[in-house]
Amino acid sequence: MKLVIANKNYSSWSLRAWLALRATGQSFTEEQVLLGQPDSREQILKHSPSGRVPCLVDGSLLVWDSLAIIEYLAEQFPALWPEDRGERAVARSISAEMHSSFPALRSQMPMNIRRSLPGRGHSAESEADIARIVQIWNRCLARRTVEGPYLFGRFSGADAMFAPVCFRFQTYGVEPTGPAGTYLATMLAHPAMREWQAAAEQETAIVAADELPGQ
Ligand SMILES: N[C@@H](CCC(=O)N[C@@H](CS)C(=O)NCC(=O)O)C(=O)O
Repeated sequence: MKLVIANKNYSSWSLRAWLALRATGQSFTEEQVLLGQPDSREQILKHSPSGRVPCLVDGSLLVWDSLAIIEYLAEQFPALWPEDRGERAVARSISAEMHSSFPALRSQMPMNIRRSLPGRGHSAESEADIARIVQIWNRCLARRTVEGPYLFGRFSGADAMFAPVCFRFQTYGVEPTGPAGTYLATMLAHPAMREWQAAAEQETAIVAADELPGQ
């Protein structure tokens, strides 16, 4: 399999698919298309019919959209979702909520791993998004039926979906307390997250649209 991704520093959607693929243990290759270049769209369209990445290439099959990629991988690697049907339903619900919500957090705290901007991006709207995310985390952590430090015990597709939020919290100085804070620290210490962060820190390309004004 090949995963087409964008800049590791900025591409929150790419991170989700990459982490899920890593969690399967499957070997894969990566191809990176840099965002914000004059030919970015043309380059992405060579791989992905939506003009967006991530896009998974599995032989002649293309799967685009981060959540679709996680679902596709989970067909071969069911451990990507919780084993229990009820838990799976919750995991899918919070993943879909993450996928389709939190516009203030996305726009006011864009993923920008190599920067440290504590205090920036905080508004009533982004704080409301943060409060809902922390509530999701705390509720999942409190009802775990499987041992482990992740939202459903073992690392799952839901953790991959929330991974970019963890980097956003790190950059913008969002520090939840209690179980959510412990979960955040666990995610940031995950070996694959650290590997992605180290690669992001090596990148030099700047995507102006993802940099907050006045920096
Ligand atoms: N819903 C899609 C969104 C993907 C997306 O927006 N990707 C961005 C990179 S993070 C992209 O390809 N942008 C290219 C562009 O806007 O031209 C997913 O989950 O994969």
